[in-house]
Amino acid sequence: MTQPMGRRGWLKGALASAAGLVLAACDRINADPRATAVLQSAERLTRRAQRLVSDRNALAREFAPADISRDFRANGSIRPADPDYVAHTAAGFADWRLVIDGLVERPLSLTLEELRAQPARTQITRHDCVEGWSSIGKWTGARLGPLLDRAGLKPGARYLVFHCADSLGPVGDPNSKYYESIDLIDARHPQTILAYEMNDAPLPVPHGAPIRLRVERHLGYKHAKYVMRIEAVEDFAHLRGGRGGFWEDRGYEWYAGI
Ligand SMILES: Nc1nc2c(c(=O)[nH]1)N[C@H]1C(S)=C(S)[C@@H](COP(=O)(O)O)O[C@H]1N2
Ligand SMILES: [Mo]
Repeated sequence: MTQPMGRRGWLKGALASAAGLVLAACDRINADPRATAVLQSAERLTRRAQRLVSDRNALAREFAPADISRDFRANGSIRPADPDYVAHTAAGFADWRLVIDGLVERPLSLTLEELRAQPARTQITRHDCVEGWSSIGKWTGARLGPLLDRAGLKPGARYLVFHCADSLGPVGDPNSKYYESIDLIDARHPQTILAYEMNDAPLPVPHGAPIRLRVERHLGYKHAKYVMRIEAVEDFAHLRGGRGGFWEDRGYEWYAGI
């Protein structure tokens, strides 16, 4: 191989990047089998990175009515004892409001009736809990994307935090309150809904009444039940344990994509 001196130095630096590997391999691919292996693994890495980005908007698999689980498991909080929540259930959620605030132009406070009047979506999907069980259910709810448009996200908003009514642990301890967070790609995903119906009936208490998040490209713990407030934030590092969710603060991954 005859190469000007300068090119070798440039190659050294470029080898650090996948693009560099491709260029380097272009003239060495037949000479060095190890280079071929490195090239192939770089190629796989690039494809994986590409898939991670482009597939974020792909739909989760949807099922047929016959696939719906007869006994969809309920998990985590199933009957919150928190006094405010108990009062809401006693009143049939008549005074319940969903608050959407934080980094938004027009904070919203919506009744269940108003939520039901929003652009909606119905989907039959499989819920996968990290504990190793799955159930298939039919969900109907308000699409989150149009709701965010209504509230008008401010430019600094990057995540949504879901504040829930239930405590997993001692009631009254602020660290017991369930919470979750997602980014705006998941928030605007077409299957991301605030579900108020499960299997054609009002969402029952064990599954998160009156509304629960369905964020179908994620594992079960991201699907916040008993949602009271959605807060648009720039960052969640200073909230609670700083990792963006009740289980995340206890070691689970923030990104639970499936
Ligand atoms: N508010 C709240 N949301 C929650 C939980 C919880 O305990 N509280 N548990 C999570 C977990 S781990 C799972 S698997 C699902 C369970 O939803 P399900 O009861 O409808 O099966 O809700 C998630 N969302
Ligand atoms: Mo779970």
